[in-house]
Amino acid sequence: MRCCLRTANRDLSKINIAMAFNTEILSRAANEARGLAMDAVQVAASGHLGLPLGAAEMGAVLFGHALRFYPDDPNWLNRDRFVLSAGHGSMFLYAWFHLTGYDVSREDIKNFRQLHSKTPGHPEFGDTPGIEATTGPLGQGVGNAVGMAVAAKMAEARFNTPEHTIFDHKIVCLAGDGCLQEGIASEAVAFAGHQKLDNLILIYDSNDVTLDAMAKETQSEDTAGRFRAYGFEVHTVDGHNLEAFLTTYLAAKTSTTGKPQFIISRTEIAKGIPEVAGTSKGHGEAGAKFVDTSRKAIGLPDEKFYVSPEVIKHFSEHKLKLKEKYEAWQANFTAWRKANPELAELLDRGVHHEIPDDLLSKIPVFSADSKIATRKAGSDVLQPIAEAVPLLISGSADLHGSTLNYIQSDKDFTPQNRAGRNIRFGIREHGMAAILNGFGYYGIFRPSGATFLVFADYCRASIRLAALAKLPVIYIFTHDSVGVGEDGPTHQPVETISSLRLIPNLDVIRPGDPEETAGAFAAALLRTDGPTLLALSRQALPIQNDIPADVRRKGVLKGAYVACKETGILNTIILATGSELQHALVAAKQIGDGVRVVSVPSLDRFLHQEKSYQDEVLPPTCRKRVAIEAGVPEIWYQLVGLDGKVIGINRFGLSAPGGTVMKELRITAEHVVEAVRSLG
Ligand SMILES: Cc1ncc(C[n+]2csc(CCOP(=O)(O)OP(=O)(O)O)c2C)c(N)n1
Repeated sequence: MRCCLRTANRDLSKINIAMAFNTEILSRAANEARGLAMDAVQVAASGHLGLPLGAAEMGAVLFGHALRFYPDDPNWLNRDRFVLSAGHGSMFLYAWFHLTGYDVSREDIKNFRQLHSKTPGHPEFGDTPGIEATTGPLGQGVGNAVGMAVAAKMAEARFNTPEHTIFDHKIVCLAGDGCLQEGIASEAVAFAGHQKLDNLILIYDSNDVTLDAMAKETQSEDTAGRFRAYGFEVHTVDGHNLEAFLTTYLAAKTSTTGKPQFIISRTEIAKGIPEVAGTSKGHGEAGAKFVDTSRKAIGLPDEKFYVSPEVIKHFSEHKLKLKEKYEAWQANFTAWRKANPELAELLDRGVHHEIPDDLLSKIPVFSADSKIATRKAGSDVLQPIAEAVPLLISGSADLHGSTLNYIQSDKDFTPQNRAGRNIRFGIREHGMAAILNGFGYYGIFRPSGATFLVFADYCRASIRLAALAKLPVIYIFTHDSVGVGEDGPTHQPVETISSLRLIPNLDVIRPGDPEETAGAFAAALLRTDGPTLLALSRQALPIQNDIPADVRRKGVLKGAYVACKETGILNTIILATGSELQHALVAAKQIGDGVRVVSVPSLDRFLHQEKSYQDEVLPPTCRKRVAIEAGVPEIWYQLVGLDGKVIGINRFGLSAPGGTVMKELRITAEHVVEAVRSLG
């Protein structure tokens, strides 16, 4: 019976669709979008034709009819988010953005893949209006879309009121075989199904082809069954049939099952270039040499980058309809703001990433006897910060009990409690990192997520993208060295922290005591142009009461600071980070009055300071320098120079109590003293 009802509803919606839906013009638009992709790839002599051609009818339905957006305000809060996870098909987006009236001109399309163009090889967030996520590494966009769906659910719960609905949009993601083969997608969709994210519509461009070969060479799964098992509602449709695709899309959009939606859209890759269509040759640019005849066959004139007056007219009329919806929403939004000034202020703060300037002062100073791990200090710091920043979100990959980043004043995010600020990601580090990026793209909320530092490798692809896309994501990664102890070398990061420091625009902060931890959290929150990774210790560290708390906190913001100034004429500098700060301070006392200790919680921050500050902290005249970190040593040579020495660990760790491992690997004050003396 339910089945019959649904069929009936679909038929009804078909009738409504037919009234407003002009298949003739959209079909023409699909071919003109194909033409734009063909011409752009031909001129660039590179790029991917397969997806823009194969998905052209879907593009026409979505951008010419079904999606909610307004090109003159690409950041409209209640727009549907469209994520092209299969980022290699970027010309799909550029073509539709051009046709729908985003600020992507014919010239921009002609400049496809050229230096500083608005139309880079893969979609890049911030470079092109309308791009919702930087995609290309396959599967990441699926994770981002899931993150956006979580953020949208939170936004609905936090900002909608019984009188006013401000947020009710969808997250629509287009993914190919490659995206769904990647493990990241499995992690993310399993989470989406479990969380019943029914605002997510995942469209699978099912064309039986990947890059090297037909997809059957590498996959034979029952994809529909797989997604049903994850808890999705599954639809299958001919992706070239405009009406059928719209009907299916609307069924997914209006579904009341409470499940995320999965549309298997059967398409022919590179449709329109018969020489390569339906084959793996259609995936990339191989079809470009057949473009001239193909263009004619689909009714395009000789003029390149052609858009007909009829299609232009359709899209300008469509834009007026979109404008009506946009303006109706704006009126409602204005009324909501008036009725809810406090909520409006909170939303504004979220949108603009505003953090209280006095954040540091909201964190109580630690008591003088706080000999605690920096992960525990992090937990203590997180609570007042979470109060001061109500849009801060904190999740963990099933390790809240160890990473200690649970916001105690709040509860879990669940299908029953969409406002919960703690997210249980399950043991899905890669999925977590991509979902955090989805939050970052969505804006409004400040996402943070946690796991053990050694598992950063599981998150790395997404961390790299957060850095590239300048997302203010925070990673709270604990158990930051061989000090982890008994769990042994599998769990003891050695190369991890330095390898993360190599990612451009990722700020890695490794605080050395509770007050530095307070500074580290504040630094992470105050940063809005990229991600921050907090590396926190499992083991307890002494609190450095000899250094004023304010100096420790503010020192972190600059990356490095003088933790202990020489009392005589400066002749030696000892640099240390994180849990090794204690050893540097002990060693300095033993060596004599010409020794300065510099704490370096963040190398990246320090290297971005003015040269005058760098020289003040590390006077160039003093070349007798020793650095210590319980990790690979190479990165420190840029601060100690050729005359200096670095104490580090150039091997994997050991299974034994943490203190024993540290001693065995000579991460000790004695070794620092010895190294300084060896420099003469
Ligand atoms: C993580 C990752 N691995 C490999 C690639 C290289 N690559 C780009 S597209 C592609 C094939 C994707 O196949 P599919 O998703 O079916 O796309 P279609 O052929 O339909 O365009 C590959 C292997 C990539 N971009 N990302």
